Amino acid sequence: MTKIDTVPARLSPSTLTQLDEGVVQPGYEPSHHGVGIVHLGVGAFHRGHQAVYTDSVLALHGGDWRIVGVSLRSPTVAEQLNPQGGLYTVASKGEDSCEYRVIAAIERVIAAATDPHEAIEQMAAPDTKIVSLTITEKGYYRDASTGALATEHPDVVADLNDPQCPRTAVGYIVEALKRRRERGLTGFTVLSCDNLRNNGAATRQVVVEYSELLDADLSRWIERNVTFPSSMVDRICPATTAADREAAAIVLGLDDQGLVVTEPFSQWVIEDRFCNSRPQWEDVGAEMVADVAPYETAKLRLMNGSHSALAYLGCIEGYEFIHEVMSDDSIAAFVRHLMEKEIQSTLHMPDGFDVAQYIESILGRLKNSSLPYRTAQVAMDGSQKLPPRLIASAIDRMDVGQSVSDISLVIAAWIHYVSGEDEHGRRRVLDDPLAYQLANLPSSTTNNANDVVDAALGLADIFESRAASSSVFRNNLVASLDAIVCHGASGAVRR
Ligand code: CS2
Repeated sequence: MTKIDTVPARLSPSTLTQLDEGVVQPGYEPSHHGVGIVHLGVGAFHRGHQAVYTDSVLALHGGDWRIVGVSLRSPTVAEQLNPQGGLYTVASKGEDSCEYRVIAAIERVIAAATDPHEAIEQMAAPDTKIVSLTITEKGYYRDASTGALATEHPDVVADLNDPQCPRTAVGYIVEALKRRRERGLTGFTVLSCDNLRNNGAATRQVVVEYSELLDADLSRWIERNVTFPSSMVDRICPATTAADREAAAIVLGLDDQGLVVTEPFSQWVIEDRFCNSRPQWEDVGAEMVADVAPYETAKLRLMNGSHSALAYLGCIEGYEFIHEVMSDDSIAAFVRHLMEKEIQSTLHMPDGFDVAQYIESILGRLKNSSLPYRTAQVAMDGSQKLPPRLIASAIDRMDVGQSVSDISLVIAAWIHYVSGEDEHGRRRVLDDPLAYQLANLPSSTTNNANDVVDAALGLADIFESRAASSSVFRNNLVASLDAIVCHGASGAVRR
């Protein structure tokens, strides 16, 4: 790849015409369309997924469906997109293909930490029909075992004490809905696009519980005037790197600080329960269904469960990227076995859904070497990810007396990842909301596996009682942890 010597101009409405002609341009004039959606959490996933579908709807049908993004914590995305008039490029990279497309669906990004009032007012604006979310699992502040709002969490406590200046997504949603109610406006649809089980119902529960603590009448109004459809989202969108931006600048001829790299595959299955109008996403590839649950469960358990398996086995084995772990034949064969022999039997798919083909497609996607995804990125927040991705499958299988040896091996890999020593003889610094509890686990490198597993199973936020109290599960974990500590991840899966 040749380096560029001069700094290219920044992508923006005024430089669009300078784009290389191979780059797909927006099929509409952005300024002719108003805003109908506010999205909380404008990270790479939203920009590579929902915003792309919305961009296609704007090109096909028009309408006032542009998006105002809200970053709840960092101003980085606002700094990347606002000077570009909201424009950014999505680079879809397959093993042998690469398409660059400029997306114009995002009108602007509000950095809520510096301007909470602007974010709330945009959500309370009469034209806002949908507030959608990609705030990651921990952004919901739920007690993982009960699903209830974590009312003792300092961020939730702070929001309850100062609701007009919130920190949490739930705090923003409820304050905006309160203002809409006071102004005689309708509610909006709250659309979760995160990898949670029953993400609509989960969001509804925390919003209703939070509003109940502030104002019971408001809570009843929300129950009557707001809908919370579930949705299953799927597209691999790793964090963009400086090297990605440099490579894109050569193709684009422009500097794009908002670039998103992703894969050609994309899927969105949405429960059709909107309290206002909505974009016709089904005309551009999304599937509107009455019940998302089977799709969501299959995606969380097969796709995300395998992703997490590759992340923990890969980190222990010293692999930096997911596709490198997939090139380890023993681990790749193990992941196929995990899906086909253990997870698949826990699913209840609609007639005509081809699970075997779905598994092949996931394995192909995970091998994609054009889209390096760091194992450490997938490994973060394991305390939030393991319950829906892997522990739920283990519980379903144990309930009917089936074996859980593959799933246990992955969970043992996670235990070793969070409690064992890395190649430098140090415990890892964990990126996880439960990092403090995890740091207190006995080291799996120097302690008996029985003691380490018992301490891990005592983490009630992660292991619900049906898993924590199962001797079958415990014995499998102990044997797997022993195997991993003695033989490494690759050695353990071969055994
Ligand atoms: C990944 C997901 O980082 C992770 O935990 O498993 O972000 C995954 O890439 C997406 O859910 C794919 O749709």
